[in-house]
Amino acid sequence: MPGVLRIIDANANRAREALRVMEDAARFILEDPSLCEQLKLLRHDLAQALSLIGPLHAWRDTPNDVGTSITTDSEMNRTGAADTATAAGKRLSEALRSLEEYGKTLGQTAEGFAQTIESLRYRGYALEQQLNTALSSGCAKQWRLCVLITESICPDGNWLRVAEAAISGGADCIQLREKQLDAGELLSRTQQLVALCRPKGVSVIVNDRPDVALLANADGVHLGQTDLPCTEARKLVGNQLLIGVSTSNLDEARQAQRDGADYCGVGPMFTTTTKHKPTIAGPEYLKQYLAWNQLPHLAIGGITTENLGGLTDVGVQGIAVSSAVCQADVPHRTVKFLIQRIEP
Ligand code: TZP
Ligand code: MG
Repeated sequence: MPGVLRIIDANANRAREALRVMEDAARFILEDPSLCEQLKLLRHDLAQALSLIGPLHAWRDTPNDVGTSITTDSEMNRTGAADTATAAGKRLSEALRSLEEYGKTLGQTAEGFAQTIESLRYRGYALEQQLNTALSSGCAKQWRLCVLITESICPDGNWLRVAEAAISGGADCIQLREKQLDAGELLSRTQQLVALCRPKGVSVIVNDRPDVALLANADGVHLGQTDLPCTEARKLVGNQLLIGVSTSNLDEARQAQRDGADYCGVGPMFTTTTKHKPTIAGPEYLKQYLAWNQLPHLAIGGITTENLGGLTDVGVQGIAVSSAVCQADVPHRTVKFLIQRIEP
């Protein structure tokens, strides 16, 4: 019996410590009040469950614990905060599993303990997944210039020529934004773009459609506030695709990060004719975003060679443009001009 109680004591500590590590990430990195609250509640419910067994520290015998001096290299090497929180999530589920299994041997002395721990273990899994999703975001690179291509605004509808010009001018990302196309045609165009862009290291993003982006082996999908929610799209695409989310204020940007977005569209910066946008977020929002700066950004909306200065003044690192390039007399020159004015 003392051996089992030492196991319970050790795993209670492991679980509590793991929860603290997870809570710190939710609180200080993600600033996610709901995730924080749920982790805290789990810690309290764990303490409640452990009270069924009574005081455990009497069984603690650290000096004679043969396991304290055994460490592995991976315990000492963490590649970042996400890695630390992921390891804590794993430790939590292992500790809860051990509590549950050895709890079963306690019989009448701890009625209901193992079942309660089992339910805490399931809650722990869900929270671990939520935390990992939010922390594993931000894998996108900070592009300089993304050109949004829509056939209907390209001269003679020649969208491929505009894409080629954008690439030759130095664009490092192309987003295919077609609202009216049949899915088969959209897939085939995305495949053409991927074939054109991949060898040159230019990213391809598909607007709205994670399914098409996946099938065409594109780099990512871009979602607006009323499109598929980022968390749902992530279930489809896993880590295979980047997910971008359009945001008009910092609350939306923070939510996008919690939902596991890899980058944010930040806008609209100026009045745009490409999309109906009654409210302009303006360079002031970009300024706030850059002070927060937790995910790569693409400032968007009505950006031209004339007004770009309003964004470089606040330190823009990446922009997304549609009409200014698709309808330019010489698209590659416009792209080159825009890129040269964005600070490296
Ligand atoms: N999202 C916010 S503004 C915008 C989108 C898709 C339109 C961007 O196009 P343009 O022509 O560069 O204003
Ligand atoms: Mg959309």
